[in-house]
Amino acid sequence: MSVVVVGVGANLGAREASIRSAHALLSARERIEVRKVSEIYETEPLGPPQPRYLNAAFRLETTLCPRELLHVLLRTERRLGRRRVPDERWGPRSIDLDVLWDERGPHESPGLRVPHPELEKRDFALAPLLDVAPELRETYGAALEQLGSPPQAWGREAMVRVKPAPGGLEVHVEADALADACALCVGHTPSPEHPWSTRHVTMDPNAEQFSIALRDLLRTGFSVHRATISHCSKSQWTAELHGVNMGMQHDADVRLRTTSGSNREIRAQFSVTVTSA
Ligand code: A4P
Ligand code: MG
Repeated sequence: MSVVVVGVGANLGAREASIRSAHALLSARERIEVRKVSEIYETEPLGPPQPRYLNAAFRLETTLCPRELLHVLLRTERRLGRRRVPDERWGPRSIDLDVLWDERGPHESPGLRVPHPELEKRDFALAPLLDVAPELRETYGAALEQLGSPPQAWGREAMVRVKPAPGGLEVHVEADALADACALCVGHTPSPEHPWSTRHVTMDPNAEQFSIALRDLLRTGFSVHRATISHCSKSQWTAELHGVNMGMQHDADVRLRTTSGSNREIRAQFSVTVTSA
């Protein structure tokens, strides 16, 4: 088994879902084990004007030779809907899988160069590479530093709308992934006497875990207004919940229902019934 790092980038469609699907498809292949996934970074596009990218890297162990692996990567891109535009360089793409580095050393053959020839010029490739292969810091750490401030791990806010409803509140969340949809808040208007504060919670990326975390916050009198999600490796995510401590403890019955949206977003509805504890 040889260690290979594959870089992944997406700037069209449901970007995070494409990265997760590439992970799933590669994991399902024989002769490939995906051992680590980097943080996901949101990065400025290099090349002509186009949407921002999400970039990440996978650390694989494989018995495939570099050419066989490239073949698998190109097939995986096609399965995920990548359509190459002839003669277009650095254009927008639903998914791009590149071989960044291979422990077997440099490789050069028609249509393939490893390490990736642009690696040292690209912070969006170096930062995730070093997440999954920290042993390469001596080789590439200085190149990343020279490129200036490193890319930021991805975090976004979900759109939240709160409506009073009989017996409680109705909370609507719109986001382009279920994990984002789980970022939600129970709305009360903030009052000037109560300072804003921030709580961090880390949980498994599912609705039940989110409901438990939210219920715990309400029990301490904290009411949430806004949530920022950052995705983490190890199949967990961290949410930064902004709100105020209203001093009023609530017992909330939190339920999540998702409704299908377009292919770019999932609508979620939290039904929250709040009663004073
Ligand atoms: N190829 C050669 N070496 C490799 C390698 N190490 N890994 C060949 C993978 N492929 C390699 O690829 C064209 C051909 O490169 C492949 O068929 C393979 O035979 P492509 O994905 O169509 O790339 P391209 O757009 O034509 O040009 P290039 O220079 O390969 O683009 P890149 O390097 O893929 O960059 N900005 C941000 N922020 N984040 C990004 O991820 N990506 C690109 C595309 C542009 N701007 C970006 C990002
Ligand atoms: Mg490529």
